[in-house]
Amino acid sequence: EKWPKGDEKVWRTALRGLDTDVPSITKSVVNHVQTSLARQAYNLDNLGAYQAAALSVRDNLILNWNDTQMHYTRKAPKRAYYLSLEFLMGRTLDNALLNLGLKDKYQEGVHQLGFNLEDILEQERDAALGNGGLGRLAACYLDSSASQELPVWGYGLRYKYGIFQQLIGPDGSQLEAPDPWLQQGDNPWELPRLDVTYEVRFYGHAERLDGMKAIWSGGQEVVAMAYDTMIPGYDTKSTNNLRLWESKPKRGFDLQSFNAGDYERAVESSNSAEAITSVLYPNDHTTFGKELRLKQQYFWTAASLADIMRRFKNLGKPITEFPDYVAIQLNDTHPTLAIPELMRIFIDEEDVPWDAAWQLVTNTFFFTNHTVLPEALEKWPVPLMQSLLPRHMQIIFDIHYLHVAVEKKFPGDRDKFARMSLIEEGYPQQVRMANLACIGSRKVNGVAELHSELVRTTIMKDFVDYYGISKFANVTNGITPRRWLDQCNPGLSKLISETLKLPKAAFLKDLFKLEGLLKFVDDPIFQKKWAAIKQSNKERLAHYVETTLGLKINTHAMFDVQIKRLHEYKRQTLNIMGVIHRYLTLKDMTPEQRKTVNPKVVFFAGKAAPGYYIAKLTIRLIVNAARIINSDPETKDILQLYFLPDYSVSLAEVLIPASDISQHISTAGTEASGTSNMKFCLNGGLLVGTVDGANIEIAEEVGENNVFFFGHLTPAVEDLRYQHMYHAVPIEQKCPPLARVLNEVSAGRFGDGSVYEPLLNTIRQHDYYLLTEDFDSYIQALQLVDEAYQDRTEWIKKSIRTSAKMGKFSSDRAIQDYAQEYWNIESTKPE
Ligand code: 6GP
Repeated sequence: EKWPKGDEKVWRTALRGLDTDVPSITKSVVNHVQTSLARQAYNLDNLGAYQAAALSVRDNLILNWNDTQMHYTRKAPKRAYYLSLEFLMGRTLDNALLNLGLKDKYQEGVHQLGFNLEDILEQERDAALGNGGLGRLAACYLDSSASQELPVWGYGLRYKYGIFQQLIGPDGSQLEAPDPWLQQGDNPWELPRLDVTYEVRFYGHAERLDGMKAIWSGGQEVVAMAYDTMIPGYDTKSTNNLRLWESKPKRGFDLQSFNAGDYERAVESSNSAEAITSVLYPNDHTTFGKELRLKQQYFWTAASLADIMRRFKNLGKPITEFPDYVAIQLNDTHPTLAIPELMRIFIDEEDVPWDAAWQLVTNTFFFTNHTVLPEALEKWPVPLMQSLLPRHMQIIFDIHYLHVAVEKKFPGDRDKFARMSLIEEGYPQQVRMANLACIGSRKVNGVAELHSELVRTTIMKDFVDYYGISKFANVTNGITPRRWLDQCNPGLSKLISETLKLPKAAFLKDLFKLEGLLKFVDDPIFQKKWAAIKQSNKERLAHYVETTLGLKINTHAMFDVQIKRLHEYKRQTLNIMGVIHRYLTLKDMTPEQRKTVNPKVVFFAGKAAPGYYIAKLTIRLIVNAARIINSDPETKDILQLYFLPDYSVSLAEVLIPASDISQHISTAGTEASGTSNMKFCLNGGLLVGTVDGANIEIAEEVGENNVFFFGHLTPAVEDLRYQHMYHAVPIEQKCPPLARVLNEVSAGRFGDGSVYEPLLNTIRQHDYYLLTEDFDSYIQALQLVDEAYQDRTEWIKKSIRTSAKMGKFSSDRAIQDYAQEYWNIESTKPE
């Protein structure tokens, strides 16, 4: 290649890249302190050291990112795009150091500069642009795509405010505060792309031309500007991109109004444009039909598709080859507008005839469903869609009429047709996004075997009849072993490496290698080391709780953890009722009897959607029960209860490695998969759970004798609910122990009982999530947990066996499934 100008030798030397020996690292860090931060080395604090170290690491990422992107452009492989409204990334520095293989050297380097790497890492604020499972899954998938050198980009929104910060008020209630995560100074992990911008239109009118074409004009235009986040692969140069869009006004402010003295008016349009990407909606599993949310969805899909289309056009290929170069994964229904948007581009801008366009579209998209809960199925009022996106509403109606062919296949079955319709009749009519996503995609998948089966037999049943079963598949979720083993549990990772006599990279890239641990299950020395790591992780957690909350934890107790979003279907309520039941049982005992009881510490953490009243009451009950239980001199040494505020990815990284047992206790058939269940098991924690989601596949791997299952099975749930509705039995008869617990709460044992009545009534009345049905077997399962824990050696063996069998749950496996069975893309890496 020829150099554009100047002396080739000078260029070549300058382009040699970065040296990564320790002296070069310290030099680079200090350089950033002095130049990028304009600070003095003699008064540097941990935050400054974090910023400088991050900038220095970033330099490495940028070079790899450049090479990778250049390679993709030259080689032009088929690419996949993961469209997700949520990416719950957590912290980046530690992960970047691990993936680049530079952790030891930076540790040494910052040490020489008088800092401790652990303290520096703690300075970083989580990037929390997601609610829970769906968003964290997206983050694990990016890590696995880059690590396997797959050409995959993520597309999302750059929210100015992430998921709210959770505080606990004096009465024990959740309080919300904003999360201005970008206010720490510049975010070193993103690159603003002032040159990558697209205009996005809202409102206006759509005028039909000949045939199926139309012109959409007028309305409001806003600008989408790209911010790129580098996603380093582990043990490879491959560094992918997460492109997040920020909304900006097309014109900064209106000079005319300004000159006329109307200053508010002058910035009005700018404010309304910026509002689009200002905040992440904090609801999971519920939709509210808010216009701003629909704006977010369109803004993001339109900008992403424009970007994808521009990249495709640069290849100079005929438009008919679009699906040979582009695969788009829809992370739940949030990006479904991409389907009519791509139709609009093909038809109105590229002159592709309707049928051909539909063919291309349905070969491009793939749709993942993440829940069968009815309240999560997105629907948008037709009048709202018509006003905000008039052209898309036309296209959706056109697809709808095309879809009328369904009637021919099932003549006379009007109910079926009504269920499959894109439009739900009512006042107003609504657009059903799941139906649109299904018919516009090549494949539809659920996220664990049971869930995918429920998708096939419930929400998508009619579509299975129509399209045949092969369109409906399963990809069981996975987790990245880089973050969820090596980063969060370095001690365990080291022990595994020493025991298997393998470099860490061997099992971090092929998690099935952990099976090698099975040979050591009976080795007492290995068992001891295994147990010692769990113990030190408990102490690390206890230290965290002591420094943040000022509470002292008994680290010789069994640690029992439930951490996830607060939701009735996840049944934190069952857990807290179980804890209270345990407390009452302990109080019934004599002091002598109590001495024989194994101590237990129960941890909860998780956020409730700000408008979810019952979920917030559950938090309040947990917090107030904790106050009573932890201060009761008769029991406080054998039972402690904590609600850790402000759950986050970083907090999970401390909690998960410390757990002996964790709870995944959703009503059967309601938790699509769960992913923290996999994280706990990988770190040697055991599960108590229902026969639901990925719990089932975990038990298949580790053996049912290593999982504590309880509760009714999915097929029974519907009948039980029906009975509750029409043949209700009072709780005193149905489940006396639970009735006693409710009565104690009601009677004010944990503070004013009347506060909790609405929560208690959800159980006493219809009990939709079947606590009264599962309580007895739940308590039995916990009893079995206690008994098993008495035999510590047996417990450690279970723990080793569980961790050893987690190979299937690496997100590397999940991403390979998507790459091969759906996207049809291949690994390719820069030289
Ligand atoms: C979640 C599911 O509830 C959880 O079971 C699953 O593990 C996770 O997705 C990843 O697949 N669903 C959501 O978070 C959600 O908002 C619309 O679904």
